[in-house]
Amino acid sequence: MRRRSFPYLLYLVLSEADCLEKNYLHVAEQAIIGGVDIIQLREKDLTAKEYIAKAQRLKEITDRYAIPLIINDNLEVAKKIGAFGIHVGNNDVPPTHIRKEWKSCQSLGYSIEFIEQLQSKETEAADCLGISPVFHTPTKKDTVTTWGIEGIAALRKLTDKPLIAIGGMNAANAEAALKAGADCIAVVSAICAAADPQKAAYELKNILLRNL
Ligand code: TZP
Ligand code: MG
Repeated sequence: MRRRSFPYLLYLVLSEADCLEKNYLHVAEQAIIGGVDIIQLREKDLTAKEYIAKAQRLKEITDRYAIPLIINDNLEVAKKIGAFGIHVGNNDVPPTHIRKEWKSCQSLGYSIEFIEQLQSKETEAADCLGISPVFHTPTKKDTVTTWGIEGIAALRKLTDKPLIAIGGMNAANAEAALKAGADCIAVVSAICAAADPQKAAYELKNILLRNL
């Protein structure tokens, strides 16, 4: 059996807007208590200064619980706050560039939207790959195609890099994603928009743990 090379099962991708009327720091803490293993802050419309301030507040919480904090798509912010790592998409700063500019980066994630990306030096430079998106999701509207569960299985055959399933993931499909070969499930709305983020994280984590 393939050895698991990724120590995280449940990945929370957090943005303030997706937390609806709840405070994003409160959601993060509740999600950690519920069982989230790693958190990514994903903000799109902030200045670097605002992004840094928001990330620093979140890092106080993630540090308290020894949870790694990943910054989406902003190398300056990630370095400035001493994040654990960064996650970028196909149209962001290339992973090869990040490797050169941030030697102490401990986790470099790269989203795979097209199969053609897989055999590239950018994928080679990444530590882990986002399978993006597995399903259509109102949370991210600019995606073109979806991988589906069969896409996870197909990618699993082509790479040994840790695979993070993202996009429409929830308690109903997490088991199938893991069985198809995903190492980790990443969610926004299944936790951020839940009435009780702690309970939502706890339930998801238990499904994942039962299917290891
Ligand atoms: N990347 C691919 S899909 C997605 C991101 C950030 C959004 C996932 O949101 P949700 O609410 O978990 O479907
Ligand atoms: Mg991006």
